[in-house]
Amino acid sequence: MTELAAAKTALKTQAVETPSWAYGNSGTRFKVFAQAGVPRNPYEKLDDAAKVHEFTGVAPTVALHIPWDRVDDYGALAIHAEQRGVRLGAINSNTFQDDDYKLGSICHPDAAVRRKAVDHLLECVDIMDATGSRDLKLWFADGTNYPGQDDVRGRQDRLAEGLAEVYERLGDGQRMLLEYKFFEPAFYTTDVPDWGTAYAHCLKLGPKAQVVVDTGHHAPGTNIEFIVATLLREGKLGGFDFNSRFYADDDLMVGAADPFQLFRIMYEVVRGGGFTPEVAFMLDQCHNIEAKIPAIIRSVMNVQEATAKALLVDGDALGAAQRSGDVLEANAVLMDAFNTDVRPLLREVRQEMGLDPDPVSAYRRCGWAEAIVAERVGGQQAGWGA
Ligand code: PSV
Ligand code: MN
Repeated sequence: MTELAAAKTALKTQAVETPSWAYGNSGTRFKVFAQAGVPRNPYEKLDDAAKVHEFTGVAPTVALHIPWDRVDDYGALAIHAEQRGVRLGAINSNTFQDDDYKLGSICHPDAAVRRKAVDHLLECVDIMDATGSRDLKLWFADGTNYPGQDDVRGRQDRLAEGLAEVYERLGDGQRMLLEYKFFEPAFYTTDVPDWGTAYAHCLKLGPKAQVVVDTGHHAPGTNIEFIVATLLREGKLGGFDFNSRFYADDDLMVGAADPFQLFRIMYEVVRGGGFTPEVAFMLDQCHNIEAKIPAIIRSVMNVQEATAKALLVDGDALGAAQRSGDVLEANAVLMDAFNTDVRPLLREVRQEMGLDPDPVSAYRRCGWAEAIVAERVGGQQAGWGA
């Protein structure tokens, strides 16, 4: 198979998971601008997600967030998804929105609050059993604001204890993905601030515990692709939460702020053998001012473009240049791939998959946007509380 044919095959098997919450209303702490036609419940979120998959062909699963996506019957929700050609993906826990969690959740100084948090995580595993989801995604807002506020080391012990209980509950084929974030909402210490802390806990827990890299959760200037290379080398990269940032945790469309960084990340994924179903490629974004469904389609396409460029890196030429110490040539080989316009290739890939080559225009023409505005009248639009 030629390199181009291999790249096309890989692009056709790509899977990007979209987040249920990206279909709902979101905003900043200043204002949430509601959009007409936004889903009122998890079923309608799945209907929208199915459109993203219909037009991209590579977004077959949808991540849920509990309690935002709480329903009475998760089996019925899974069937609803399947009927629309998608499946339920990672279950995201939420231990950051209850008043009890002011001083933390799983790391809280009070054992009763820790119990409540761990029980929520165990409930999330019950939901995974019902939905058939493989991954439990854990992000903790835990931390402190002031030096001396709590025992930093003791909080790590509590974290380890809580995680171990949840780890034991995981069934065969289930995993926990531990996400890190360097600050916010805590401003002095965060209990899982970086990949090293997440890695240390996952290593101790065992093979079902893996680190998830949210691309927006690093300090400016952090070399994320190095983290990706290292985690893959250690067999501990469980997945990504893709989004992009200019300043902090901006949750903008992946590839919008820095497509070169996304390419460098995807190159390390490909180089490290991470382009497999073992690594979950998820979006974690908020579309505050732009139309949500086309923004998610655009995000999926941005991931595809970075992946295509990464797949086109001439590995032989790069290796030869690296071995001979030809710094300029090695850099040129990588930049050649990055500077390739892969849009014609992706249009071909889509046509070969029986799709419209231009997913955003196809979506705009299909009438779904107008239909949901007309039909979804009344009720409570979904947001970060519903
Ligand atoms: C936290 O900022 C985070 O990245 C976690 O993944 C949460 O589950 C998600 O955002 C909620 O939007
Ligand atoms: Mn995230």
